[in-house]
Amino acid sequence: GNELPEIESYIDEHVQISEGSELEGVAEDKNVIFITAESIQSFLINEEVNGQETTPFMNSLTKDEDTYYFENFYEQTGQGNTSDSEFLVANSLYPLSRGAVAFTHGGNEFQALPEILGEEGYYSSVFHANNKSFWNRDELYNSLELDHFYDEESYEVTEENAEGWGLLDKPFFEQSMKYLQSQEEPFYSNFITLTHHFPFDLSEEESTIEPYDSNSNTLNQYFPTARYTDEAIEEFFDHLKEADLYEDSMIVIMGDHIGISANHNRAMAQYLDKDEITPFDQVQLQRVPFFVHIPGHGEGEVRSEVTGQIDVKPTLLNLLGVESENNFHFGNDVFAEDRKGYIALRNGDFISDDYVSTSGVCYDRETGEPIEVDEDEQAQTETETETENSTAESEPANACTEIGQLVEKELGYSDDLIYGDLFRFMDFNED
Ligand code: GP9
Repeated sequence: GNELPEIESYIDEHVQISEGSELEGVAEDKNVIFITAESIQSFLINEEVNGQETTPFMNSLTKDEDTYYFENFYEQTGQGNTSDSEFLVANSLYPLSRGAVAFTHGGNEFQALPEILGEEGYYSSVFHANNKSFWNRDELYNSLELDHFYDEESYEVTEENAEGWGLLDKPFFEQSMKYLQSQEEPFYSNFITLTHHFPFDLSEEESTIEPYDSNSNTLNQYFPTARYTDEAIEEFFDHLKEADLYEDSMIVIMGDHIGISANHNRAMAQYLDKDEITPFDQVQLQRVPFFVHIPGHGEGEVRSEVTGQIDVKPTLLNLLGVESENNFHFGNDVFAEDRKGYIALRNGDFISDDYVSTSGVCYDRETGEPIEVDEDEQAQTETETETENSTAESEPANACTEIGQLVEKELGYSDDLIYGDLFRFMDFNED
């Protein structure tokens, strides 16, 4: 645990810089219903396919007075896909650069959202109609101190109500209601959808829009399954209203990770009406939707700040008015004015308010144009690097260099916390 003071002072100086937000405590004592929307990417939102909206319900939420929609919210997962997104949300730590942290370090000590909320009297649960050991969830959830996992065995799965990866999202939400209603309030419940998963299989009976037409069957099928999940989420809102759970809940919807990889760039360029998908575009495609819906709030809006999955934990805690003794996290409340101003991707790329850095090239975020190397700044960086370490090779300096160094440090510190299982050495309940 010798690294802890250094990590703590970095976080104090560079991450915990916020004075809080106006929305602090606005959802105090409310239930939290979190929807982890499998493979839903932001390029779907408020767009059409074959002349029809793909996600009409989520589109309507972007205009809803009780909903905040973050249009520049990035997924930050690595090889652990959905499990990495769950890990980011629970801990505001980065996943690892190799493998799924749920497998490699699922047994670590953490101070995760379910545990912190549990201390405030919240009951926590995950609903997901898949095998409980997939992604080593059973072990990870124990470490997160989750109260209950409603896995595949909690659901009635038949030939008629399953497709592709398993139970369809509509019966999934419908069958979950009896469990949700039996939980003590307040609760924090995460629903992980499944139908909109590669290879995006859906019968004609269940499809309500036509596939796209391109050379990629994957992208073509992506739209009808996205529409299906959108309809399932709308139905879920109705179930919550019928069960009298809606008014007392804050409902959060987040895309977990991309569903369309760079292998489908030709088709993606066709859909987006571009000549090609550039490295800059590729980073922009890592945006996933993030909605915060607070019934009766009335002040919702579309927000454009650069945010990401690392921010979810501090955001939820602040909205609920819960103070945590654990400051070892790397995100900011998305509603706070003072934030660190960049989102790091697991491969070291990042998006800041002004720049996008990918594969060593620094782009202007507004224009998407590469930024030339600044000779003066390069000379300055070379001198500084030489002073610090005479043998180190200096990187060319550009507008992204400074943030790039912070990103590297931050990812390294997060790795240290995980590889060293450093939460073992912290006692957050100490007086
Ligand atoms: C598996 C489901 C999908 O249970 O969450 O996982 P993914 O393949 O998207 O990581």
